[in-house]
Amino acid sequence: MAFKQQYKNIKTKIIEKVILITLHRPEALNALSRDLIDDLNHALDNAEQDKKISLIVLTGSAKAFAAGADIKEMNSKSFTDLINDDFIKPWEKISLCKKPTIAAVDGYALGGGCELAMMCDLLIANENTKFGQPEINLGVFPAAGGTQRLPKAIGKAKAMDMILSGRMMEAEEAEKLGLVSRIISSENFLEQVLEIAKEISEKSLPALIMAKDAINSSYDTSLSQGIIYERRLFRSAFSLDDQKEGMQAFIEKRKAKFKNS
Ligand code: DAK
Repeated sequence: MAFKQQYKNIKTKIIEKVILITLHRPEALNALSRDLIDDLNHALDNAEQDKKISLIVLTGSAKAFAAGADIKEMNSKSFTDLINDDFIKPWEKISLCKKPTIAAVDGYALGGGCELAMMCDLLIANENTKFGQPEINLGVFPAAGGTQRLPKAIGKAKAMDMILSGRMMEAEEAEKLGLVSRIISSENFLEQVLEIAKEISEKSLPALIMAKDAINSSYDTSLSQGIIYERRLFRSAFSLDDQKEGMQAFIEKRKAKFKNS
């Protein structure tokens, strides 16, 4: 399997150890159509398998990261359609990636767009970013993890407010509440995100994967179980050449050269 030369609904670019995936359906503000998700998942599968890639950055345009599920594709579906074909299931692939993921969110991140961003490990926004779960205005409610991930990120009171009123939330408020990892200026936004991505991608990939795994396990386990899991993973890190290299480099006052092994 290899990346396609050209996708219809996304663009891909490999920059050293980072793959930049840009959602590209400008006519629909990157609404998450089935075809777009197929393209995205094809690229994600390749990124996961490609040993030269350590980190995935997902972005959209200055106007919209993504305006949600494609309402025009979804509006005529019936209950039976949804029971027979869970069209949202494939959206979850990015949340299952082993490699670190960064959502670089500019403009609107609404509905499924906000949910997709929340599935990433880091969520970086700028002062123009607007988050929202406006599904209530369509007579439905968030169902790609929004009712679960949003309260975990920002607390019940604020999640209820956003989901029941459908209001948008500015990046500044989202950052204060813990939805956003960092806000950086919209000037050269993507370049700045790629700098952060490069810095992370140069660390030991197995250590990144284990760290991410440990953090994610905290969602589903008790504190004591999570601490046991963390400790087991930590012990495993001592089987890596990268652990020896990282600690030796510190002692020798030089930058570590990780081999991802
Ligand atoms: N779907 C389809 N087309 C969309 C779209 C969307 N979500 N958002 C925008 N567009 C299209 C517009 O229809 C318009 O197309 P034309 O009319 O030019 O053909 C074009 O993009 C430009 O949009 P606007 O003209 O509206 O642009 P404005 O700047 O005036 O407004 C906006 C920007 C983002 C405020 C507005 O477009 C907007 O409110 N968009 C909809 C946002 C929204 O309601 N998002 C939630 C979608 S529902 C499920 C799980 C999850 C979900 C579904 C199922 N299951 C488990 C089964 C998720 C649901 C959602 O995400």
